[in-house]
Amino acid sequence: MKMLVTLHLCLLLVFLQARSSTASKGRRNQKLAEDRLRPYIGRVEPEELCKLLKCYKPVGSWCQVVEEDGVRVPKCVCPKSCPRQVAPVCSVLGKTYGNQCLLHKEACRKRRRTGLAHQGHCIVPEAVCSEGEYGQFPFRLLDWFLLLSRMGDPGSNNTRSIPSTPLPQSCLSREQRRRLAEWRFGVLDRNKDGKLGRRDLKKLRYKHMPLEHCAQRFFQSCDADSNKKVTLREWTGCLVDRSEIWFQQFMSVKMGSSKLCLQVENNH
Ligand SMILES: [Ca+2]
Ligand SMILES: [Ca+2]
Repeated sequence: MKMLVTLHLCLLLVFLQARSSTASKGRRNQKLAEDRLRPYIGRVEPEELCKLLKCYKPVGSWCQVVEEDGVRVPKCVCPKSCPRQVAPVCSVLGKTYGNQCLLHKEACRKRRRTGLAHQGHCIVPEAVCSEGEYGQFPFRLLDWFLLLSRMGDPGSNNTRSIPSTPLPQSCLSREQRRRLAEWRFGVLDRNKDGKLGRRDLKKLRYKHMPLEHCAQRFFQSCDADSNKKVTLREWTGCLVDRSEIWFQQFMSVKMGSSKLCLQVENNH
């Protein structure tokens, strides 16, 4: 028991020493950085010197001009409060802050060294729909509709003819797939004018939809006559035919067979 306590104490000592050596290294670096600028204080604008001062300590701090003994000097400080000024910046961790002061305020609070990546909001790269994803999009969309119908989504009793057993989409008949597409068309066409406009399709797009970033390109391609409305005929043609074509190609390449419903055939 005594040995165990001694061991714990030793470990604690090693841990504290490691921490204090990191902390003192930070302080040392900070002092070196400040010493390097000292000869220029009073000769160069402190705001300019601030641009050159790297902040190690306190962790998360930024350089501000402060008065020390009547002299304006550059100093690394943690902001206690920040102006309301809106001048967004993006941190190296990809988070947008209202202004740079807020970035350092949080960095200090979390004791995390977080630098400025650039002025302005962080730019989130838009997902690009690859050709491969675009090809499989109709199939994935029908798969999703099938799942919604099995979950008893509103109006899904129109799809009663579709087996509720968890058979994959590829085992449905063409007619069943067509009905599935038709049912979803009815749900989306809220004003019942027999066409899906931009507003109807907007309802379809949300984060749970598979390959959501391919949606816009796909729906545009469904509008065969480019009148900005997708009719039922355009919809089913686009969805059912293309998902079948993709699946047959996919199966023949990946599985060495172009048969759609391998599972059922295997069961017989
Ligand atoms: Ca409509
Ligand atoms: Ca159209």
